[in-house]
Amino acid sequence: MTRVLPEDLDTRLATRAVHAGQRPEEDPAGAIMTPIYQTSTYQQPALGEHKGFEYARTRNPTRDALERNLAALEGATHGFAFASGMAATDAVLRLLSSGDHVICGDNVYGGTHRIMTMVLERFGLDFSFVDTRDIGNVEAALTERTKMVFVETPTNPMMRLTDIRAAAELCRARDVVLVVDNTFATPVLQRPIELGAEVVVHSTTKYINGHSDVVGGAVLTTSDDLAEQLGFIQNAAGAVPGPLDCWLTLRGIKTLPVRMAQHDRSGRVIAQWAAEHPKVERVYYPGLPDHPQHELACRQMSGFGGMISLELGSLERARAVANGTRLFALAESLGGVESLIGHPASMTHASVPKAMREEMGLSDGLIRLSVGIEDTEDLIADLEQALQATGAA
Ligand code: P1T
Repeated sequence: MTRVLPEDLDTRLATRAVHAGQRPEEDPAGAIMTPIYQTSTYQQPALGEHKGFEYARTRNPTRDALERNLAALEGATHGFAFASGMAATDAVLRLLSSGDHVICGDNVYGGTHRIMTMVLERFGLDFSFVDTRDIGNVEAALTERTKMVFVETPTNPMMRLTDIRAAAELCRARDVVLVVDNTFATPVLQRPIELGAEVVVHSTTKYINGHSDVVGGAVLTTSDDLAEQLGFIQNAAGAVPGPLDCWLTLRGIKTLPVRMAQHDRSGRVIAQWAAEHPKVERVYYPGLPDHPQHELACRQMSGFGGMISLELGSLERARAVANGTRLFALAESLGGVESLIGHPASMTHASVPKAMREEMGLSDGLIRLSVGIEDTEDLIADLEQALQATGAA
């Protein structure tokens, strides 16, 4: 008896998170959970014949399941898993050729800025970094060599937004590929492909896996043409994840909608609490009514998530809070079930030139919170005691 494939059903996101891409009927034992195909190669029945699997850099059944699942979550038709979020971004940028021009948001993860300016510029790619909160800036930066627009929304760590629908319209009219890094929002809170983007990238290290035990990345697209090229690049360059990491990520995804609901619930409460706190100078969170793009956030996101940045006014105060929390662990990364605190200027965005950091408000007094799924009141108590340790307001 063959069970109806979940992807043949008209399902909603939480159902897809649990089932999409996973096919027990294709496993010899009917295993409900996708097996970890811990193999580098596959026996071929005869010379020139195979079952679709020749070598595990090219394809692996556990990775296939993850790629199908992620594509289903983003509303894409093709998915590609990578060994890290940076490997995913690198693969997308390898779609380009020497002489091509890319417009990138001026606030992106430091590593994204770094691979563009310190690696790929040497290969003849040309990058312009613009404030994509205003689509007019993207339009003004377009040249006849522009082939790609790359944005994060919300951005890491300033929580700035790009109007994805407006960016997609502009790109479509010029035959430019719009890439959205959807790491912060996840498909649970934001659907770039439905808003017109052709390509979505993720650091699956973050919310998608959600348990801070895997480094991974993904590229999702609706374009058959780009998918063919991405599949070629994935195999040719070989930055693929191992089967165990694919399996862990698949397991993590099953609870993604449940986790995001809690990150969002706590994120809203903690952002509001921080906004009223005398020792916090400024809160960056798109869910707050005074966020300059709150109206856009309500339009293009179905929730605001668990990422919050706080301006504390000085490096000394930022240090005191980062060193003073007991539940929030001082660490790089974000999106796990456990709460983390980070100092972008010296950690995730240290590779961004200081002048560029300061221009966007990424000061030495800024700390970034990744609100986990612990009890909200416990998290507030932890932040409160750390803020008290910074001395008088
Ligand atoms: O770390 P990696 O899986 O390679 O993903 C890179 C990346 C891509 N895009 C965004 C929006 C990211 O935040 C990251 C990684 N970010 C961190 C490690 C961090 O602490 O911000």
